[in-house]
Amino acid sequence: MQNNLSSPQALKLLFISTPVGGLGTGLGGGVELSLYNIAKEMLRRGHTVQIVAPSGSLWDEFPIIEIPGNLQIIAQSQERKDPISMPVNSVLGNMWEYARQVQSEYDVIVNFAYDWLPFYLTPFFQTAIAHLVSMGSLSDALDQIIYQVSQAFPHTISFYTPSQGVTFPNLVPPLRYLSSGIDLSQYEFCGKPKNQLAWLGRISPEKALEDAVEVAVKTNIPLKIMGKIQDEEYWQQICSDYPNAPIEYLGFLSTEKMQSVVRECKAVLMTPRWVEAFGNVAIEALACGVPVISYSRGGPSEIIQDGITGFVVEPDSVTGLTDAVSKLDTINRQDCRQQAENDFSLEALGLRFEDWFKAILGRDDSVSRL
Ligand code: HBI
Repeated sequence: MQNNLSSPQALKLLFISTPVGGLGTGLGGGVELSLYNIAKEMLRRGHTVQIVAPSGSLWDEFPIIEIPGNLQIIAQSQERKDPISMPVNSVLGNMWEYARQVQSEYDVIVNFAYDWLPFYLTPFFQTAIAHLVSMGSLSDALDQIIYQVSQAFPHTISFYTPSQGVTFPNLVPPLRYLSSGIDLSQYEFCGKPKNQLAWLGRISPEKALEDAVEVAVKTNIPLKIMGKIQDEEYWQQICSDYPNAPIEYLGFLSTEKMQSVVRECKAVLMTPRWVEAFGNVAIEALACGVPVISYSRGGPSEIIQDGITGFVVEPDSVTGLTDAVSKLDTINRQDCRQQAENDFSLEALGLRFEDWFKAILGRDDSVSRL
């Protein structure tokens, strides 16, 4: 089958970040890591990338156009039938006003926000907008506008995983799943872990940290907790509910520091109460050779090779988690690292994004790969 091997000419890409926090604050969760890695890989592949994000972004690896304004409230704190809300002087509105002004300088605008406005604005822009949907279905209003855009602008909607995509009603296949990828050179393999477990992520109710804390209590294995405290009250509740749990909160760490802790753990626990769209935490753990034990919900259940690179357990079952912890010696940690190299390299991610942009721009000249 003849394949078009010529790489696409360099694209001019405008990335519009999530409006829930500045890049580097941790408030943007997995999207921060995704945006960072995709930008780095697109630059490596010869494209140009300009990032637009709320003021207070902390990255210095990329020039970021920082936009002032009030942050958007996080979608997971709202009810499904809530009307769309926008704060006064909305940073979301201000970022997209900036995008409107400069759009003609770019080939594709990539939207990383899980918010109604960018989807609604799609037909008003002359430049193509590519939407990376970062969570499962949470809101009827967002479901509807995503459906409308998917109908009017084929190829412009993408998800991380099938189990995330199926949560959105009425979407017409083929849906595009980009999975994720990380810079594997930033994660160092460790074959001899300490007697400790790790839990990483935004500390927020939908991530159910309390279940991991219960595992630490039941197994008496110390639990290292890393990530941004997004919901202070929720964190304080956990601390008061489990005063003697063998847990240690290490803060929201850089990738380098985070992986230096994770790599020495027997496993990473993932306890999502919701359909986790992907779970970058899972591939970061695998890249360090660390098995992942997760509830069977969303992305992690598609990432983990059950019994080989970790365990997928019954949702909300703390017993299932502790049973899996007792079986960790059956996992070969090299298999975990190998899976990260096989499935989650930045190169593979970059190719999927290039294919996506070519499809949107109608330059899908590469004959369909077998
Ligand atoms: N909520 N309204 C809104 N917009 C976002 O972009 C958003 C969010 N909640 C969480 C979030 N993004 C990120 O943590 C994603 O990584 C999930």
